[in-house]
Amino acid sequence: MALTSNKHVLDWVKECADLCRPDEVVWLDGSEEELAALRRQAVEEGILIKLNEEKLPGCYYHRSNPNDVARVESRTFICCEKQEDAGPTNNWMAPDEMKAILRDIYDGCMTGRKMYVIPYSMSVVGSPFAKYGFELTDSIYVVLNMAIMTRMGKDVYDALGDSPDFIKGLHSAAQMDPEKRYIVHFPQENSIFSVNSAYGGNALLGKKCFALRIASCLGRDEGWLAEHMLILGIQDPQGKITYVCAAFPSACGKTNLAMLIPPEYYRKKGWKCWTVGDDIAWLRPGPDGRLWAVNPENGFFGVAPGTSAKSNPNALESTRKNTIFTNVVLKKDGTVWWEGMDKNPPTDAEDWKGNPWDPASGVKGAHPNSRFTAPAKNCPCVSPEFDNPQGVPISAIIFGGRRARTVPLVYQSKSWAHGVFTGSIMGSEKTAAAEGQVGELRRDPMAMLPFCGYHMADYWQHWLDMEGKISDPPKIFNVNWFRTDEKGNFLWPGFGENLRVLEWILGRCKDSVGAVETPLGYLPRPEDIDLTGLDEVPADTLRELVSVDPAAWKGEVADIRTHYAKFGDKLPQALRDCLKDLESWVG
Ligand code: OXD
Ligand code: MN
Repeated sequence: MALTSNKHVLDWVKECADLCRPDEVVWLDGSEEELAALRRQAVEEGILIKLNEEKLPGCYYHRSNPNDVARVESRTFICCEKQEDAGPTNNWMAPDEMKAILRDIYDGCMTGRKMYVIPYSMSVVGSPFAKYGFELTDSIYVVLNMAIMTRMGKDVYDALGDSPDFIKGLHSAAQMDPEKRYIVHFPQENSIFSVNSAYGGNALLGKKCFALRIASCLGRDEGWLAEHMLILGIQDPQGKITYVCAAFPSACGKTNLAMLIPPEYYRKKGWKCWTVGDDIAWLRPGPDGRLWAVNPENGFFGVAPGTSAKSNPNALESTRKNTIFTNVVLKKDGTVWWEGMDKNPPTDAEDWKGNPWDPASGVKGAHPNSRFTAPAKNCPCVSPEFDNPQGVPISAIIFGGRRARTVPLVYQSKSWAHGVFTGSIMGSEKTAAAEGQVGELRRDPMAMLPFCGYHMADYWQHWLDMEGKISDPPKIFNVNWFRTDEKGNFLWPGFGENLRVLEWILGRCKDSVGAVETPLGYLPRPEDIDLTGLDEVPADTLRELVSVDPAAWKGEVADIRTHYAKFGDKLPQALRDCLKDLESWVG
């Protein structure tokens, strides 16, 4: 029975049901009884395996179709009316043309299955940030993941009332046919269509599809920002908590920074870090002229490999109960393992494909993109402000990438516009885990390349325009934890030690620490970074880490020019001006 009398919702669900022809439409209320019944059913149907209740209470295991283990950028579309509004970084197709393709694929795709109606909210229901969505899906796995990743439940029907203001999402695992896999956004209709995939980033529509691609368009129209950023609270020895947001491309340690553990010397002095978000931030100007942020999600969809008691104990601890593991190694005792968890791979386990696995074979047991879906509340350092409907005030925005050379450990932008420039030229070098040549530089502006729902240059203009809405804007920084020496050894240890850099950033935010002005921005003097207890970084190394070399930046500037050329006339003048300044510096 429908759990709402909202005509817009009822009409749309009927339209989708008429197209997909499920045997039954199930309106979910998000109750624990309902979810428990779905978990039982998923186990009966072999979709989930119940894990060891003593060691991993409330946890389940899932295997994907091996052809469906990652986001598919090549099959992800932004279908606005005009191609120029989608821009050069998105796939585009005319809405009517795409709708005809989708109609054929969805036609009768749920016959013999149920269609679940998931009511969900991105951010706290009823908060000034909240946006509501409905995802219709034939996948119980998707329902159970959405129940962790979003605020799902019947209070969404109540909060929405009769309003048409909700995001429509239609998902079907269909036949899992990769040739007919589509992840499509119609920003002008606030709708998302995802078919033939059940992988998280493609199928949990609240996350990348809604909270980034559609929300970036809503933010443009309504005067706020939807960003691919973590949110971290840093508590100093006086007890003051300062909040920062940070955007990094993948494989740059974003989750580790979001759950940072201070090094011993800092812990003893009383420093502490609090996680508000690990992936997405929605930022709005507050009445006090500052920028305020919430994490619109309710859980972590984290990469499992590499997560260990050493690299990120908080993330590991987050997965110890009520978590769904996807494509990791399944151990005989009903627990899980993945590469990088520890140095003791199990010898009697099954790999992510369900085959007996021999760790000595050289084949990885967990898929490199295997995941855990864990409630944020499980995290030992989850911020007490996690559910604050007003969000947290942001003092600094940090951009970063993986760069072996050229880019210093940290610098501060000279102004808001210069900070937007810094974000627009962000890039990262490929690791062995990514497609393409190792070391090849991929520009990923604001880490939003696959997630911006409109023309990237219009998005930069929107960022520039935001300055007029915030009288007390965050300061903008760029960091690079990945500088190496000639032999490829990292010059900076990273992980918890990054707090030393964050301390300088916090000092800059309250004007209590020095810097040198360079054409790139403000750089710390070596003495501005506290190295106490960090013998592995000699003073000379730090000096190198915080220096800039115009000769090295010459090639960089040429590359930025090529990057910018893609955006044509839409490139904002303020960014052209910043590039010109750099050009005159490098000569
Ligand atoms: C993610 C991503 O999964 O950015 O968070 O790809
Ligand atoms: Mn992400």
